[in-house]
Formats: sequence, structure tokens, C-alpha cells
Amino acid sequence: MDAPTIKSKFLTTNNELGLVAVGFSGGQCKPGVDAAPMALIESGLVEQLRDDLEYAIHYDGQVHAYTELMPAADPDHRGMKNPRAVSAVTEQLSKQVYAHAKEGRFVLTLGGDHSIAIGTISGTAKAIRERLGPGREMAVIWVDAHADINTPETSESGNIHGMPVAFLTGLAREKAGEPFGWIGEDQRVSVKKLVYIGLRDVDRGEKKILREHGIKAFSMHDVDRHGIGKVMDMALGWIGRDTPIHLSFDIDALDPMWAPSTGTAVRGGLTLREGDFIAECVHETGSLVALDLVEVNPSLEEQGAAETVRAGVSIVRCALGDTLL
Ligand SMILES: [Mn+2]
Repeated sequence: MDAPTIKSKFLTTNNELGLVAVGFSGGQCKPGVDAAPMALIESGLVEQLRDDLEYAIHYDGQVHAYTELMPAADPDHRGMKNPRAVSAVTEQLSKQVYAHAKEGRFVLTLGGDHSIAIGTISGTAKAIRERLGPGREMAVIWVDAHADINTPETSESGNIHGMPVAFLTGLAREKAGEPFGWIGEDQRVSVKKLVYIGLRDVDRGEKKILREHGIKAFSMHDVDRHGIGKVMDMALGWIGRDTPIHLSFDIDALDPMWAPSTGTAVRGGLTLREGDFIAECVHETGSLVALDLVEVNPSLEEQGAAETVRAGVSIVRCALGDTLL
């Protein structure tokens, strides 16, 4: 048998993977995205990661809906919808992800809407700081049609799945006692360590935020101009070789031709191969420590649901080391 390939230089062991399945849809208004983890698992994802890619998988066997954490009442706060529910879920998820990451495991989280990244990224950021030392900061690659960096004040919809990056970078903050007051400094990431790929539906207020903070972003315009190969060279060059990477992949980054069954589909997106290529390149760095796959909603499209799930499985496999040859 071949010697196992190096999966990530920042993991304690070469092949340990913590899997967290999050059936939560409260960061936006359309039901169904909570069914994605089960659809992905039923399509054989776990067996493929174990048998084909040789991961030892730590999975508690449940899709977490966190119903026990749901507040009896959840009125809007700073215009945010379901603020206490999203806060409670992400705070708990942050602990689950942290528990895997501090053991030196790769952490794979299957969402759920993109608000759950408040939990996943805060969890890995804290664990990486503790494991590698205070000067060592994690980078985030956010692959998405949207920037998800609205503050509660710039958001027009109030849906928190459009705000996770603002809370994770500290551009949006809350005090102790407010819903997102639990997010500590050691759980945040710097705007300088954030890279976007695939953007094409960015709100006016978000464009201002991206410009004012000098945030590195490769839109579909950049993909068209340079090709995905050059874009990945530039994106990974910005991050540097010796930095752990958390990849947060929103399936709506793909064009609806390949991933139609998602809550906020936008035409003019990445091809399936471009999405896979991004995941392959990030894997090849040997620096990937965590992956989120979010916003697959199997209930929206009768025809397209299966292919959207298949696209999601493909992205995960590529990010975890699958290769064409
Ligand atoms: Mn998103």
C-alpha cells in the first residue's frame, strides 16, 4: 500500500477528521437547508472519506438541530432576524468545532445556512491560536457568490447568513449580554487574512466595507480575466505558505447550472470544475485545517437537488485530497 499523503502540516495526526453535521436554517428564511447534512451523508460522503481517502472519522452520528437551544421568544435585535437562535446555535457549534480542532483533527462541518460559519471559524481560530502560539493567525478563504459581510446596520434583509464575516472579523460587535457578545478576540480573524473567491452579488454597503478595509477579493470578473489557475496563485500567495487555512465554501458560488438547489442562487458563477479546482488547490497547500460546506438546500429544486448534493460531495472530496489521477 502507498504511504499516506500529507493531508495537512497543521494537523496533529495525518488522517484524523472531526465531522459536525448542522441541520440549521435560522440564518435565513427558506426552510430545507437543514436537510442538507443528511442528504450529503446519505449520498455516501462519510464512507467515501473513510474508504477512498483514508480518514479516521470522529462523528457523533447525529445531525444537530439544536432544538433544545431555541429561545421561546426571539424578537429582532439591531434588525437581525432570529438573533438569539443563531447565537445559541453558533456558540454551541463553536465549542464542538474547537473540541475537534484542539485535538489536531481536520474539522469538516456540513451546514446548514452560512450563519453557522460564526460557530465553525470562531472554533478553529481559537484552537489554532492555542496550538500554534499567540502570533499565529489562521486565514479564511470564503468561496461564495456573496460577501456575507453586512453588519446588522448595512443589511437590508436582516438575515444573519449575510453577516457572519462581519461578526468574525469584529466589524460587527456586541457587548456581553447581547446575542453575539460571546465572540471573544481569540475567536476572531483579521480582515487581512480573509480572501474571497467567486463574488458576483455584493451589496452596496458591503462594497464599501471591502474597499475601506482593503479586503482581498477575487470576483467572477477576476476569474474571467485571469482564469481560475492564476486566481488561486494570487489568493494563496496573499495568504502565504505557513498559515493554516479554514475554507468556507458556499455552494451558491457555483453557477446554478451545477448547483441550482440553494437559497440565493445567482447566475454567472463558477463551473463545477472551477469549484473543484479551488478545493484541490487549497488541499495541495497542505495548510487546510477546516472546511465548511453550506447552503445546499435539497428541498428547493426537485430536479436539481440531487446534482447540487453531488456537487457538494465533489467539493468536499477535492478539498480532502481526492485527485483526478
Ligand atoms: Mn454565503
